[in-house]
Amino acid sequence: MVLDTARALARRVGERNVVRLAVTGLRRCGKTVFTTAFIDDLLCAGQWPELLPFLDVAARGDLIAAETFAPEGDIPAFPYVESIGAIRGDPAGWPKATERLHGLRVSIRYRTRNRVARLLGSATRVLTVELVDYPGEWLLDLPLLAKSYTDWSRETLGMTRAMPRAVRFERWLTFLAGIDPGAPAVTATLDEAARLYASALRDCATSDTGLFLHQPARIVSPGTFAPDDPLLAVCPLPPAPSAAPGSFHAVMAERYAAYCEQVVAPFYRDHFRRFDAQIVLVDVLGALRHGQASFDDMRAAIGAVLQSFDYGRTGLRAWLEGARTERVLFAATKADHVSSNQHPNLRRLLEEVVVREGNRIRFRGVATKAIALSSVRCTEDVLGEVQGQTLSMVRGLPVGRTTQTALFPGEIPAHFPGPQDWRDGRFRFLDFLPAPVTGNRGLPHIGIDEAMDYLIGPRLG
Ligand SMILES: Nc1nc2c(ncn2[C@@H]2O[C@H](COP(=O)(O)OP(=O)(O)O)[C@@H](O)[C@H]2O)c(=O)[nH]1
Ligand SMILES: [Mg+2]
Repeated sequence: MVLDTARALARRVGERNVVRLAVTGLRRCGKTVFTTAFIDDLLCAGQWPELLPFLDVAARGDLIAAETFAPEGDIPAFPYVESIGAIRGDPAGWPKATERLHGLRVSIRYRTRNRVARLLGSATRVLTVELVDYPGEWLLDLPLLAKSYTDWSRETLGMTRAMPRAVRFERWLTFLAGIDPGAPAVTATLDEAARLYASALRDCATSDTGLFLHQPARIVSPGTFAPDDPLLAVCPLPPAPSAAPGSFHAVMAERYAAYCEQVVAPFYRDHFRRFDAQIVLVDVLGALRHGQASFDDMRAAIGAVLQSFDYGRTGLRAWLEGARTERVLFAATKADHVSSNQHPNLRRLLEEVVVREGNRIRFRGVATKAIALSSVRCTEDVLGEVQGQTLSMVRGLPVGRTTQTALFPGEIPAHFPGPQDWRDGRFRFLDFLPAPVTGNRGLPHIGIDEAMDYLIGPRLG
């Protein structure tokens, strides 16, 4: 035990210059673009520190250079070159949607302000940031680890019976009505129920409903599993008053347990148990655009995901295992969809979206902050006339168009939108393509330096 502790201590001290950064968020919230821009900006900032004025180490002229390295272990490397190639391409575009888990390390050499280190002749240090990118859907599986099959079934059935899901799950719900969950299971019937459920779930995920809460997540985004892998043939069933072993309910509950054990637990154990800092990206604007059902679903999904992280475990053992998170940053992404004068409201709205989660995290002694972020800024602010009024607008190249367009995307409320806001259809955000870049001085952004300074700045002293 003593020896183990000493070894762990040595390992931990040796690791002090590594930051494990969890980039978290629901699908399409901007994780891959953030990861790409984060790396690219650091690679550029040694030469062009003015790219990151709010990253203290760059602003004080102490960031020397950065370099990327393959991830540790057998994780495939994040396709950084391809991703940045798409953004910087001609025509410029976005990286492909993420289908698998990738990792990358970026090491930063910087001049330390630590006097002792300087006296000892080691004026420069290296900090390594470990990043992991994965399909955002997978996070939605984490709550299953703490939920019984019966509870999950009840909640999920409730959701599928309500609009806007009810129409998509209609065939599955009708099929379920013909099954007695307490009767002896018939494999073909169970499989058919799972198949109908999977097809409705995929339909929800790929349609333009703006819904997020799709469980089990690997049905939507299987990663290295084949889409018809028997491990993924899971669906909710109504409760059975007497669910004897071998009944429909009991057999499906076994499948659920196997899914949790063999699919969800390894993902959690290998990638989310231990990190030092976390950024939670939230596409607040996207959810506003899709309407109230999407906004509510996003809040529920974020709440579910953040419940599953193990923040601020204290004590020697936790420290040795590296289980303590130091800080969590919430970021409202794609802030370039609205003009800068809307960013304070965007941040306030985000704070309201994550109010419970933020409170829980801070109670555990972990610091939190919220910002408006655009990893890659695609628009510029312009003034324009709308019905005789001068308004702040954004100008950029909307996806699917060939010319730059200026538009007034609507004002961001500082509070949850009321019924009137949803009726008006007042949020008119468009997706933009990255502006063509000339030269090699890094990509325009909003607030990525502030994000970096919060997440890794304290380790760059
Ligand atoms: N305008 C703008 N769009 C962004 C930004 N970041 C992401 N996006 C958009 O959001 C989409 C999804 O981003 P991605 O990083 O792939 O999301 P992920 O699923 O969380 O990895 C991209 O294809 C872009 O259309 C940004 O900083 N500005
Ligand atoms: Mg992605």
